Amino acid sequence: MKIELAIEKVKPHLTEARFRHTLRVAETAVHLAGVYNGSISKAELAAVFHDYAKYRPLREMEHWIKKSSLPKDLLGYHSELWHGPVGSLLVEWEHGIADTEIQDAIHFHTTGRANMSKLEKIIFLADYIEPGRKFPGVEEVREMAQQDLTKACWMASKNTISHLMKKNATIYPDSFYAYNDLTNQINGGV
Ligand code: DGI
Ligand code: FE
Ligand code: FE
Repeated sequence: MKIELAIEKVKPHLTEARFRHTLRVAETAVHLAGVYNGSISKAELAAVFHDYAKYRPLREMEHWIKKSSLPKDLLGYHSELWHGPVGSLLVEWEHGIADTEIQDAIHFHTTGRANMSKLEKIIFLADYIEPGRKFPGVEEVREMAQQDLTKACWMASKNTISHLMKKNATIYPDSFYAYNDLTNQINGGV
């Protein structure tokens, strides 16, 4: 799909602020794909669609999780975790995007997972560091993103989990699997 068409398809599903976030994630993802020799076109398309399902009614997302092969344990965690997995299905059903690499990058953009592909890392990181993000510690992750893709993802994963634990939120297992695997990738683990 041409990127202009993808942007046109996504826009009506998002708020104005979320749409602008999406365009910044796409710019950031294209930049990272250039730095790390990833596919620019896949990075751009995955980024444009990464939050596609963000504003679907909860009962609709719940329905698709129940009816599809998505993991049912998602239903026992915060509904913020549903839009990535559900989005990875909807982009195929509604727009014919049947590229597994792109769909996986959309699926796992919120939590990460073990053994993330380069494209998954690029989208996970671009969503975290896009220029509109103001989290504490994001500037250090932005700097690392220019040097080491895996280390920057590890920092983002660690910051997100720490932040959620400080709020007494539950952590989806894939978030921990991402953190553990990225830790092993950067220093061999302890
Ligand atoms: O959709 P965005 O707002 O652009 O960002 P996102 O998809 O990365 O994250 C959505 C929210 O999900 C964000 O507030 C952080 C939260 N989140 C990420 N991992 C977990 C999580 N929330 C819980 N409860 N558990 C997690 O493992
Ligand atoms: Fe998201
Ligand atoms: Fe996002």
